[in-house]
Amino acid sequence: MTKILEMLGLPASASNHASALDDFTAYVHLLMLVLFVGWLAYYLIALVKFRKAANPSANHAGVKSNMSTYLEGGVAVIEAVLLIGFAIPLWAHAVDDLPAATGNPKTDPIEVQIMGMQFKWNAHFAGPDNKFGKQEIKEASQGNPFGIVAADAAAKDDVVCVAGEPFKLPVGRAAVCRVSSMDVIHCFKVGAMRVTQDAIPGMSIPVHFVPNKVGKYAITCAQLCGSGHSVMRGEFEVVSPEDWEKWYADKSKAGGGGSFE
Ligand SMILES: [Cu+2]
Repeated sequence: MTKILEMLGLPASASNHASALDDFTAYVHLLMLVLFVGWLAYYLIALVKFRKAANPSANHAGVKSNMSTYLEGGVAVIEAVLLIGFAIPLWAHAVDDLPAATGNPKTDPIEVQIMGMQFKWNAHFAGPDNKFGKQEIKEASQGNPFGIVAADAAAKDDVVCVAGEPFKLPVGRAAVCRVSSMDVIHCFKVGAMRVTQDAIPGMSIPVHFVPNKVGKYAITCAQLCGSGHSVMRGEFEVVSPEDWEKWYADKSKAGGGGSFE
């Protein structure tokens, strides 16, 4: 099923939940195909059956049975049960179901703050100490979009990729991206990971995925945000856990959050 969708132009998929979403997309399209063929057949049958030559005088009595009313009522009840009983509770569970930390720094989900700005994406990791440095709104600027207080001890090792600098994530490990914006509303979209989340000033909204293929992936902005919207592209690379540990340590030592002084 997923293969057919890829042939039809869906982007390559590279996260654990991607195939479930793709299957859902495929089933919706199949259902639409069945409806399209069914209604087209009904239309053709009606054209032939009720043609003028076979029905020289109109029947003014119309339908006597109440069957179609009952059928429509039944469909409405089934749809309401599906929506209220299944779709809404399942979705509420899916969005709240953030991967939990177990205390193992090698396998715990990686928290990344993602900050959209006209017209770039920025990323902020806690660094090897697993503690985000102090952040204050008065410190925030184009160069320090996360408002990191450089003097704070916990900030010294923070890993920060600003001005569109690509960041890295380890393959097979959950990433929790907390998405925000420092100016207008943007939208953090990574097609290959099948995640899309609006970036709203003053809010930090989590979106999570488990990347399962090594490679480079584009971040795009899916919300018209100004004259540079079309060039608001970011990038991250999914690498092996060993390569990621090395990158994380090197990047942390190379300045980290302490470099905003
Ligand atoms: Cu944008």
